[in-house]
Amino acid sequence: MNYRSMLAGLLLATSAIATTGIAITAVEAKEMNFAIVTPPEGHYGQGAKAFAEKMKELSGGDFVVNVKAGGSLGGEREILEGEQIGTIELAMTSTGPVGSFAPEIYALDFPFLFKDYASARKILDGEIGDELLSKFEDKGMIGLAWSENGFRHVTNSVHPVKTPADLQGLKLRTMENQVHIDAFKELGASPTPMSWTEVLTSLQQGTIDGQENPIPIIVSNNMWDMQKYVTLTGHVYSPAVITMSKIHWDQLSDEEKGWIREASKAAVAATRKVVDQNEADGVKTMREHGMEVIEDVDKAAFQDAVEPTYERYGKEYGEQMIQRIRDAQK
Ligand code: EAX
Repeated sequence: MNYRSMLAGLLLATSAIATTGIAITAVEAKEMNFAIVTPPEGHYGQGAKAFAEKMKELSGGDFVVNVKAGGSLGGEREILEGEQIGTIELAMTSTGPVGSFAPEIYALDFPFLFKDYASARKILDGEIGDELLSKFEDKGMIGLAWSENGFRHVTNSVHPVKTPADLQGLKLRTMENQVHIDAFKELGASPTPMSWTEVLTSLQQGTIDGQENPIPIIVSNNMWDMQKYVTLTGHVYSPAVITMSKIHWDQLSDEEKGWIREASKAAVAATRKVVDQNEADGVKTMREHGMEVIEDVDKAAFQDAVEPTYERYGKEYGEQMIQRIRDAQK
């Protein structure tokens, strides 16, 4: 700002004080970071953007939400830890690492548990979803809403995977999620758990042969640059969740908390819209970029192969909740 305009501003402020008798101070906007590990234009990024826009609208600009995409504030585990200590205000993450904070959430991560998107959304938007969101609070986070990552599929750079036997020995990255690690051991792969922020480099360097993720992750990360084959196993429905640091939540007024909840709803709608779009045109997009897409998958064979995971972890991670989810889809 140059000297003349500074002087003009000072004169204006002074005259305002003279007439109103009160000092007019600029109201500091409340800034919050919204962390995601995926690209800004992807499904989480569009959800976070919708959240920011809704907060700006509802607060009249008093709240500024900065979307920190691409893992710029760390992997999903670090992001959740950041919320616990208050260095990060908001996030949208998969449930990958969540189970190690709130074990009850592992119930959502079992393979072939949800039969389709409509069922998953209905259950997570209902009482089961609300009950699981309540499990975050005593871990220092507020579970605001269930968003969406999508049905996960297997990609690799070695050979087409058509049956579980084709996974034999493949070094497959999984999320840091005990249920997923176990399921891929049962499938004969060599599961390698790691944070999402290390995956693309590991694929490029060939330290892993493949990974598993929903179509929105595959397309928003141009995974065809490092993976030749994708098999539409749909082996797990991967929820995403919008959370807030309890430290920051507790500082909000009831009205502001209402804004946060409204903004979360807008975020979920925006994310699900991108997932629907990616699901509709993802196969075509992946083929156009040279991926070999295996669609005719013997899902029953994969489902049978991972059944022992339910026996091994169901009791530990909420067999009642798993049964409730199954019953809700009958
Ligand atoms: O949440 O870690 C994963 O594979 C997740 O799907 C990804 O980070 C998006």
